Amino acid sequence: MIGNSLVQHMNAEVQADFISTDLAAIILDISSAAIVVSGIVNRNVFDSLNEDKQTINTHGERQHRLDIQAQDIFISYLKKSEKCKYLISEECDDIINLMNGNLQESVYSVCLDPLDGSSNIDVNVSVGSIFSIFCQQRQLIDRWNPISSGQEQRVAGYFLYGTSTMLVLSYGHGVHGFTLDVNVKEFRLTHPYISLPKTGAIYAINEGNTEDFPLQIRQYLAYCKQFDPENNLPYKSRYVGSMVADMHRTLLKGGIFLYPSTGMHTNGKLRLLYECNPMAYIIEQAGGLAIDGMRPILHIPVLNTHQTVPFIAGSYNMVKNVLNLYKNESINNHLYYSC
Ligand code: AFP
Repeated sequence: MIGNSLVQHMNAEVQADFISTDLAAIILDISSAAIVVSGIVNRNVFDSLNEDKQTINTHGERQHRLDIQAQDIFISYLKKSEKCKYLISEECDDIINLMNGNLQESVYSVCLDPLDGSSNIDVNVSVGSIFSIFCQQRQLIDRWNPISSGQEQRVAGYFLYGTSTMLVLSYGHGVHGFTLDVNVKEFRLTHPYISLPKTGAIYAINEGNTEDFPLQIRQYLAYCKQFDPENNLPYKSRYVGSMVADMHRTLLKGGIFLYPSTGMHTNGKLRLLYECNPMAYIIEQAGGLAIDGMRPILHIPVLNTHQTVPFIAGSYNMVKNVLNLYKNESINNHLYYSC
């Protein structure tokens, strides 16, 4: 059954005291922006016929034209309502002040990856946007260290621009999925209280890097490929190369997603602020685990906005298997992992 619109849902959650009015308003602003972004992603094939120049972002990575367009759209929606103080975007070196010089103070700031997986756009593969909202009581003087860890996140979510556009959202009361009804340009609740299966049968990793993976990851991959039908082994291998798409499948079907350290990315490739922390928050809210090997992702101190970490997340039992390898324990010890 199709549920409430996102607006109705947020109003009800504010009434129930599950979320503040301001946070709900910021979520609605971000969602309105994402509806516009979804439109430009869908139009990309037409627009790229005219121009397909790529630039380089502050991390030295190739930037798609839509990376910047998407960021600008999110900025303009967040600026309009003046509910949010700062935007820290993967595509921008500087922290963006959203208050338009208005003296009225807000305590909330947003971390954003405006278009994740953008190298997939031109081959018509799903991409997404990832965000989190946190409370910033003090002045944001230290631009390299906006929060101390992912535990400070109040809200985390992502948009998946796939066969349909979806918002998956958590504000500490479970994880909820909304699907965009394109006819009325409105998100509707389609996946209330998403619960990540405790175990799954799919692993997702860029296996081309196998030779460079840490020993524990190579051991785990050997385990995934064993023939043991009673335990659903061998697992299926699936890898899109867009984190949002890979994590969305993992969340709904169960499984494990891994981006460990490699020879090229010695501390992992995925960004702690914009990718790993929001996804870890959602995964934990849905009953799964997210670690960098030994530590919960949400406990990792944020040292700077560029920071990357190894990222292993998904079904509780599967991630626990990897943790056991790091702790040198029996792979199938599933005693509750307490941080
Ligand atoms: P792009 O935004 O450059 O496409 O990178 C996407 C991404 O950050 C993440 O969405 C993927 O999970 C990961 O990189 C894929 O990286 P590999 O191509 O090295 O597997």
